[in-house]
Amino acid sequence: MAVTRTFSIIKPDATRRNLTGAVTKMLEDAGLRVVASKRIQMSREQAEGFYGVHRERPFFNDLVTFMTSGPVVVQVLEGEDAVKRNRDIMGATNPENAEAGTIRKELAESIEANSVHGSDSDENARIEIDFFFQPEEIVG
Ligand code: RTP
Ligand code: MG
Repeated sequence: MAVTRTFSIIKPDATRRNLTGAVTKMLEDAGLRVVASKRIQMSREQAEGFYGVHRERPFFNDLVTFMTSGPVVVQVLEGEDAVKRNRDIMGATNPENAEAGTIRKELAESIEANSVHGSDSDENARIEIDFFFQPEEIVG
């Protein structure tokens, strides 16, 4: 299995509860390495751009409001089969449906305030990494 990269966000519900380290520990324990990380306050424009694919979904406005409600930590993660590995440790979108031991089951508050984002394909990982990071900010 090839070493690849994925993009992760520690969402405002997690930063508010001081869980940046707890989330990162679970990612690292799952075999992922943080090769870039920064804490930012997303602007409304940034959040709307990032979640552009969800523009027509009923939860879009609430999602943008939530994602701009406090700081987030954007990260590039590296590891074997990073996209799938990260999706596995994140758990299902709705924490009620997530498996025990996943980040969302253990830490998330709700289907919206679900503590983490992770890219869903290698192609989207590249797009999302480029959205937030300059190449020199990533140190593998
Ligand atoms: P993500 O993109 O954040 O990694 O999560 P995901 O693939 O599991 O979920 P997705 O369907 O892409 O939805 C993106 C984010 O929107 C919020 N959401 N709210 N209120 C709702 O019904 C609802 N559904 C989704 C969540 O924050 C979800 O992670
Ligand atoms: Mg998604």
